[in-house]
Amino acid sequence: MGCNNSKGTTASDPKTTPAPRKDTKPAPAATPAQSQDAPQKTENTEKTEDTQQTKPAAEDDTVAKVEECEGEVYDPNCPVLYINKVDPQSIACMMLLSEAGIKVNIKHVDLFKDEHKQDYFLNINPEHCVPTLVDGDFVLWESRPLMKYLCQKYVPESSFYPSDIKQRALVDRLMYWEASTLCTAVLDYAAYAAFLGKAIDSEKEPKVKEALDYLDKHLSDKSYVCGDTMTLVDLSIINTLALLWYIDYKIDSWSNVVQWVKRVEKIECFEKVNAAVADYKKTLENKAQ
Ligand SMILES: N[C@@H](CCC(=O)N[C@@H](CS)C(=O)NCC(=O)O)C(=O)O
Repeated sequence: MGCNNSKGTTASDPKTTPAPRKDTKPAPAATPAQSQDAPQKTENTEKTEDTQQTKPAAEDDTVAKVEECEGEVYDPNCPVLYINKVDPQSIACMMLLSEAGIKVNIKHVDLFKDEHKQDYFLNINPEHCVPTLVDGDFVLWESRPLMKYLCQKYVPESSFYPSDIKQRALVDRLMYWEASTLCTAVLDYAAYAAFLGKAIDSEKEPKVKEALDYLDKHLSDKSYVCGDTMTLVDLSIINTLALLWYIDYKIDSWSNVVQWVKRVEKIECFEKVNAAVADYKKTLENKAQ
């Protein structure tokens, strides 16, 4: 799986990569790729556009952080994706990377250790959430537009985000439904229980059922959410539903959804979802002891 970020370039050794330039913008994580052709500034101060105040230049902390990349050797020509291994929407992005063959550098952000509140990460994403992508001087968060961006930029022919305008509109429609209706209902019902170990509020369940009713009916005549092939929406939905699995919520009575889950489960990287659920449950158990 090659990195299609900068055509014609090859990965250089991160150890020889020069430090990022001290940009005049408020700090979004210069990637080493950006730094290679950027002039080096020697001053140790910078002015922000917003405040016009002089503040100390950012440490070269970001480079240090991304050199700690998970998995394969850090490739300065590829974007960096900051994720958390048990965060459902980070996993949706990871599944897309595996399935569509997009190469990025993965950096795990430990939310339990408040790593997302550290200066280096706040400088990248002041909203301190994962997943967050840094592609050269472009920074993007919110998993759904992030996945669309990755597809359009790196795998424009991929059926994960189809190029046919009507198919694409269908993907968009269902993604908006997933983000607003399904995800809101599921988060409201399950997130406090799943992430904070709080009691489940059964008054919130009807909205989840309503959304599952709709999804079940929608899936009655198709293999995947947008038809015969898997798209980005399948990845977002399955990971939103994973939150229900965190709290052992049974979805057996929605048979079309169950069949669809079985189809999506077949993709190789699905194990990431199960591993994350298992990992997370273990973390909660350890905390409770
Ligand atoms: N709508 C966002 C949700 C992002 C989000 O809330 N991520 C959580 C992961 S559990 C996070 O980073 N929380 C830490 C925080 O916001 O401080 C997306 O789909 O990317």
